Amino acid sequence: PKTIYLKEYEAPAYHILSTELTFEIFEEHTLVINRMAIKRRGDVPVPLLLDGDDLELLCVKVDDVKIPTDAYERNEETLTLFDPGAEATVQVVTKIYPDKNTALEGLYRSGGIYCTQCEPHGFRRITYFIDRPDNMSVFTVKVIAEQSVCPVLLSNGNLEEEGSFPDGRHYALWKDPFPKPSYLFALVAGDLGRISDNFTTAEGNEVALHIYVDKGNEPRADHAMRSLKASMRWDEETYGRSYDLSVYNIVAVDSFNMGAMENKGLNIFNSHYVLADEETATDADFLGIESVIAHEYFHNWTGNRITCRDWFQLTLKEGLTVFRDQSFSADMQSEVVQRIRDVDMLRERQFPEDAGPTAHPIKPEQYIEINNFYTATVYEKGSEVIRMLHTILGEKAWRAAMDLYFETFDGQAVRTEDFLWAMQQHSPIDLAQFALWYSQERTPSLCAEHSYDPASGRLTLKLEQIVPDAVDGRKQQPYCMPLRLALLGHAGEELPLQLEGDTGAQPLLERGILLITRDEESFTFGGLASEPALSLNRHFGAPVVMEYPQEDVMNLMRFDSDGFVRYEAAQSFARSTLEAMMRGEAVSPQFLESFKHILEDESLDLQFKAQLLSLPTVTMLMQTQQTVDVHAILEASDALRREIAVACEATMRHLYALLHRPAHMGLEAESIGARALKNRLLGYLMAQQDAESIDSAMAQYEESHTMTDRLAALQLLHHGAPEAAEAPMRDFYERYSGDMLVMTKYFSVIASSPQPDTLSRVRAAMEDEVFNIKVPNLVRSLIGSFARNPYHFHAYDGSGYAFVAEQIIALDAINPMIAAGLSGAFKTYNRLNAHSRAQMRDALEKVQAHRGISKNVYEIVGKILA
Ligand code: BAL
Ligand code: ZN
Repeated sequence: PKTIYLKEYEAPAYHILSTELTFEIFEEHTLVINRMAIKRRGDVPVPLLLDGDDLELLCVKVDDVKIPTDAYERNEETLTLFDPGAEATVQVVTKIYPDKNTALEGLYRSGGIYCTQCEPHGFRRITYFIDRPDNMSVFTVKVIAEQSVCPVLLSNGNLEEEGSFPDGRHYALWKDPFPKPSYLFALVAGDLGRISDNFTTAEGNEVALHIYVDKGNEPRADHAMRSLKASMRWDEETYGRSYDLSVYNIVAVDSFNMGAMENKGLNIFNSHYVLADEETATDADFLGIESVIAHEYFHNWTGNRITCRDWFQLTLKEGLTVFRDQSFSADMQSEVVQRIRDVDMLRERQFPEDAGPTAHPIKPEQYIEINNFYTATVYEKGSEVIRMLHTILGEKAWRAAMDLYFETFDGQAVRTEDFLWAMQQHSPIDLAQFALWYSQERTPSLCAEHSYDPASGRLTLKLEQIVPDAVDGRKQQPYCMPLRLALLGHAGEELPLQLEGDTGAQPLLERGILLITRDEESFTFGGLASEPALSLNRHFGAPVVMEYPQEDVMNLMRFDSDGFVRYEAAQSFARSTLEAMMRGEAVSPQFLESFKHILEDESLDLQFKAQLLSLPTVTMLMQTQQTVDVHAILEASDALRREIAVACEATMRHLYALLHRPAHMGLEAESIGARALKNRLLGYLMAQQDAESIDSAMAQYEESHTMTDRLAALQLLHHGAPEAAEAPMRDFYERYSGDMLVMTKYFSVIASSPQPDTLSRVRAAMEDEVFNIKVPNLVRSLIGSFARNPYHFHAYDGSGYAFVAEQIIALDAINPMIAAGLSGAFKTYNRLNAHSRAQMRDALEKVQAHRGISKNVYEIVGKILA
């Protein structure tokens, strides 16, 4: 397969000014008539190259005249018209088969619903086109279908006209006045129910809001609608950005490769991110809906109005939009709880990616398959880079820079450099060095050491920035980053930062921020009557691995005014405790003491308390090991959980009983917090596997009014007391087997279990009539969860690796994107011990050797084995 390089970018030779599409949808196939008004950029005749993938071509016309077959040429990827002229109307007619489209890119059928996914390269599976984001065109779309099969016909923009034909077919004509790249095109046709509402913009424009779902599911879309309206208001209040069409449509479908897609005026969503009620969705599901609805809505300005020049710029829209959705969720919920969630996700998914063989900068310079770059790096690390800019500029200058960005580039397809240009105009510092965050890969570490001199009342802080080499061995440069810090007195009060000596310009110190630019820095703070505690990288303002002395962790855990640092200190203490246990040491009494202190602290917000009482995950612990020993981590984690349960049992049972009350219903922060904490406590108690805890879990399963509680109890029972779990597992299946979304939870419970028969249960579940390998949500919940199950994926006999490899091969023939996603499970390859590596290599070589493997999987597996 061919590698595409950023440095080889060239603007297309033609531009498609306007595009008129007619879709004739029939049961077996769809005809696509595509009329494009093209304009050549230069004076010299050049061929017109149109992208196409898996298309049946029926006809090509230029200015309404069929052209001879020697006037064009076709290969697997392109239709080339040798000389269509400086300006012309080019018409191509293609025939496509949505029912056979299992890759879920282009036009496909999910359930009975026709829908599209065009980002990044799906549009070329519908018709021939200049299918790249720098070709922005005005689209008019006519959709024609059988009225009884597809009463609903949708596309982007505003509805211009609709009508019916005597033969039972009908049509809708949609026009989107905003020029857009083809990746934002969308079409939906089918028999759907909907809920509707409306929104009046700050300018007084009325917008009709519709959410389309499978009939019968309408009541489950209310939370999505509330989230949409909240997002629309938030973007007006926070960024002064209003919606720009008279209708906003969202459609939920069951088969979708991603979470959702921001097509202009017609978002298409994975139903997981639309449908929710307390009976079927967990608190995490509700929060996920709020954030994804917001994310797609915010793309209207950061992505659609201003889009990417090419796919190397993906973080321009994704990093920025993730930052915006995270800020929105923080405003809707609790800032610190949200920050901890976002950082957890970064460190759980992006840090391992950045440490592994597929590491890449947030702005990659090359790819074989762009679908492989919709990564945690481009999205989540991209958002952290934007967050640092926000920190450097400060709220007011940030808003001014964003206004400038919108004013300058509205309606254009631009680069990350253009974004940084707007930031620079309002930045207190030169951003040239900062730009390295866009071009370098791997996570830097920041090692902090400090010394206090009581005689002079001075504290010296030394920071060493360690920047790892790139994947290919290239040396990388130190970053410029904002480090938020505080010096805390005995009661946790923040002391004034009196910086002494020559430590370079520190323009952000007033805001409690040091600007780090070199690999070694030293700062001296004076005027300190006694030794302060150091609170570093507050809010996790810089996306680094922070290594700092352990002596302050107990104090920071107890009283740091920055909630994130409290959490970080608790995690760090738990990690060092676990590491000591892996070396054969006993659990430190101080750790248990600190844990109890948090447990008994009645002043804490309940969600935050649940976070403070969590232990580092296996993935987090793997990151600090030179050679990964998964089984040692699992053993230590299980043992620590039991020791905590024994040490805190009485308090935990008491608190659990207090929190396990029907009063804790609904989605307010307090109820969500009560459930989070209650289930955290039950998790510890169940580590003892004693009759009393099992009874509590059984009672919770039976009495629960929410899916959050029901699922938590089911999972703890199935994972910890499988015999007791048999009845609830049967009950759950019987209750929900008709509901595909809930069944994904059931499959995850099975696949993430530590119990010895897990692999055979997963294989059996694949044979269940509810399971369908063509539906990505089901694959992710069963096979994906298994691939993330450290007990069984890393099974000593290699059976876990072999099973996942076998599934990758099977899936690749159906849906290469999903197969490539699953291949990512093997990214730890280089860090495993010799025994596991040999087994993983065997499995991966089988995938690599499989005939006809997609370029998606080829690229990922090739990098792992390189
Ligand atoms: N643009 C792909 C889906 C998303 O990031 O919103
Ligand atoms: Zn996005």
